[in-house]
Amino acid sequence: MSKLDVLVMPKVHPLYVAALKAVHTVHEYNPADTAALVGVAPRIVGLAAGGESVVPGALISQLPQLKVLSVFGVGYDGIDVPTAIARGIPVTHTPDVLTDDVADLAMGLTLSVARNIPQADQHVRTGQWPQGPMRLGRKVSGSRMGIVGLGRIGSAIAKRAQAFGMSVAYTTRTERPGSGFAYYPTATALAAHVDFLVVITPGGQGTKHLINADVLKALGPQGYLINVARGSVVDEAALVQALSDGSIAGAGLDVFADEPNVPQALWGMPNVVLTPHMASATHQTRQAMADLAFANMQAGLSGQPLLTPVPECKAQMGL
Ligand code: NAP
Ligand code: 8YV
Repeated sequence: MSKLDVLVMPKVHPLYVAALKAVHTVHEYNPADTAALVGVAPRIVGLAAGGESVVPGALISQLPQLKVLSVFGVGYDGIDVPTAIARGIPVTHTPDVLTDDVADLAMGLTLSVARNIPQADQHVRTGQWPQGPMRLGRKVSGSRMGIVGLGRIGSAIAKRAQAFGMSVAYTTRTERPGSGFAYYPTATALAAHVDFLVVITPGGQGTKHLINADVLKALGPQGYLINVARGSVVDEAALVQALSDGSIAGAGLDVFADEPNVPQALWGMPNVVLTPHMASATHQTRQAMADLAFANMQAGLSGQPLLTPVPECKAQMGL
């Protein structure tokens, strides 16, 4: 394939960008300087984005020769997929290759917040151990886990929870009778029956504030919220309130409403564990994601079958 012009959204992972730069002419999109795009826009055939990227329809419309939009990430809630489909442009993502890592971090956050692991580390490092013991934690093994979204990652979390002797229940829009887990039709009903509520749905309008004050109230003062999905799925103001007034016991959060800005109210809370959207951030998985995103880009540019188009493109474009 000859060298082609590819546009890369801000903050796309360097491994993916490096692969693109090795074979194509890469242009970095700067939302603050859209005039810079005008000269190159007619030549752009590929668009590279990340799971957190926002790609509005207006940008897609500015690229008359665009052939493929390849996302480094399984989530693509910031991409205007309907506009891409209307133009006949397939959108791809990176499912499966990151499932284990995200499920691992969900369990890591569960253990961290329940057993006070970050606080215990500080207890030792700051010389507090000789002054007395840490406060007691909450037992994880044998407790009840509720999973909001029993897809690829939710199922992997369920498998890990079972290995901890936890009971597993879930909510989704469509019941999965074959899963063998108890189904609740709403997040509120699920929350009322579990100790740990793990959120792992896609983001976007369909799930915006799915976890609201009512769900947190149902989770209750002994319950913990774990969010590894998208910040938009949780009403963050309601969460801060619930954590402050003891309506829930604690939270483990990898994602936030306005990343990388995390509400300062959360910073000092002892019952919260915060990570910077890093659930898939291991060397092994980032490389696998970069390889898959790049392979999708190359397939799209050369007219070959795409490896992992998003479900809407499979359904509506017959991919
Ligand atoms: P998936 O296989 O498509 O699973 C999504 C699940 O969510 C499905 O079970 C789906 O079931 C359920 N769901 C969708 N809308 C729902 C709603 N309104 N109420 C309840 N359940 C709903 O996706 P995946 O591969 O597991 O990934 C899930 C998401 O994780 C991604 O989209 C991304 O946002 C997030 N993620 C985050 C990180 C991170 O770094 N923190 C990394 C990777 C992924 P129904 O369709 O039956 O409702
Ligand atoms: C990545 C993610 O951190 O896959 C997703 O949806 O949120 C994460 O794996 C992200 O895509 C990197 O841009």
